[in-house]
Amino acid sequence: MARLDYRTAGESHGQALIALVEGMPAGVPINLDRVNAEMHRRQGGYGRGGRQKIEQDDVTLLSGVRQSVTLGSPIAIQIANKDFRIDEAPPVHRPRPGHADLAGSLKWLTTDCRGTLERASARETAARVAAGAVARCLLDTFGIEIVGFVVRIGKVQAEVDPTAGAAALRAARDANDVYCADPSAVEPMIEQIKAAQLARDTVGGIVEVQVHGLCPGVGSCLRWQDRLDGRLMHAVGAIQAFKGVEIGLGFSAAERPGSEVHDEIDFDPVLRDAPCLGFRRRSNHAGGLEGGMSNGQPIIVRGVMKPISTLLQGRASVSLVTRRPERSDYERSDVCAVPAASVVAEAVVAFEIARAFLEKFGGDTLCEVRTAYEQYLAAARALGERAGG
Ligand code: EPS
Repeated sequence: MARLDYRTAGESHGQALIALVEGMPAGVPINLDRVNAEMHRRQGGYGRGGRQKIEQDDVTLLSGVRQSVTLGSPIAIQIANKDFRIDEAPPVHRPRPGHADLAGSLKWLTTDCRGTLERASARETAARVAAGAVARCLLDTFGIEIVGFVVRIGKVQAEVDPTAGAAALRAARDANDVYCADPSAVEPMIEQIKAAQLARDTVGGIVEVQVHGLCPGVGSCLRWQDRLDGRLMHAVGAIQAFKGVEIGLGFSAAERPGSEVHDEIDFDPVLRDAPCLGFRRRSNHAGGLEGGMSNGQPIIVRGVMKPISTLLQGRASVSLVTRRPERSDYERSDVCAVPAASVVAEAVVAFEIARAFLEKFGGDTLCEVRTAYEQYLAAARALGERAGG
C-alpha cells in the first residue's frame, strides 16, 4: 500500500499544473465544490496582481475518483493555465534579487532566467492547494478541522483569541480580504499593502495554521523522519518565499524560563470524549506537539513570508549577457500574496496531517481506517481504568 504522498508538475505559463496524489484509501467522498472553493480562495486576497484576473483555477480530476468517491488508485489533478504562452514568453536576462533567477541560471548554465522562474513561480502552489484540499476530504470525515489565517502584514500584528475554535476563526477570517481572524487589524493591514503599492514596493507577513480535533499519538518520536513537528516545518518552510517556521511559542520560548513554557496537565473526565481524551492542559505553548507527536491540543504552526521579490521599482542587478549593471527585470506580480499564502500553508499542513494520520490508522479503505481509529480511541480512553492503571 502506497504511503500518502503527492508530486506536482507544471510551469507558470505552461499548459497546466498537475498534482498526483498517491496513497489515499478507497471510499473517501471527494467534494469537488469544496476543493474548488480552496482554489478560488488561493487566487484571492487583497494585494494580488493581474494574473488572477486571467485564471479560473477549477480542478479537473483525471483519475482515481469514481462517482465522487476515491478508488484507492492515484488521483491525478489538473489545473489548466489560461495564460499558456511559455514558448512566446520573453527571455529574462536581468535577475531579480530574492527570486530564483540568478541561482537557477547559474545552476542550469543559461543566461535566460525564464527557464528557472517558470517553475520557481508561486503559481505552482495551486497544485499544492489542490492536493491539500483532496487530503482534507479524508480529514473531514474524522472531524479534523484545519484553519489558516494571516497574523501579520508588514508592521501590523493581529491578536487572535487563543481559546477561539476553528469555526469562529474561519468565520472571522472569511469576513475580510486579507484573510485575518482579527477584525481590528484588517484596515491597517490593507493600508500596509496600499502603501507598498504606492511606493512600487512589496510587503510580506506571517500566517498561522491551526489543526483542531486531532487525537494524540499522530507522528512519532522513534525516528527523526517521523516527528510531526519537523514534518510540518518542512512542509510550511518549503512554500515559495517562506523564511521561517515556528510551532506554538516558537522563537519566543527562548526568552522564558521553563516554568512559563511547559503546559501543565490535569485530568477532567468531562473531556474524556474530546481530542485530549480528558488530559486537559492549562495552556498550549507547545502548539499541540510534544516529542514529535500530537498531544490532543490544537496544533499551531506559523510561517513568515518575505516580501515578493518582483518589485515594480526594480533592484540593482546585472545583465547576465553583458555582466554590466542594470535594474532587475519586472514580471507581472503581486504586491502582497500573504493572504494567498495562508491558503497554501493550510493545504500543506492538511496534507502532512493526513499522511501522519494514515501512518497510524491506515488501510486500503476508509472503513478500515475508521475501525483502526475507533479501536485506538477506545483503548486510549480505557488507559488507567483497568487494575488501577
Ligand atoms: C502566481 C502566479 C504568477 C505570479 C505569482 C503567483 O503569475 P504571473 O507570473 O503570470 O503574474 O503572479 O508568482 C510569484 C509571486 C512569483 O514570485 O513567481 C499564482 O498563481 O499564485
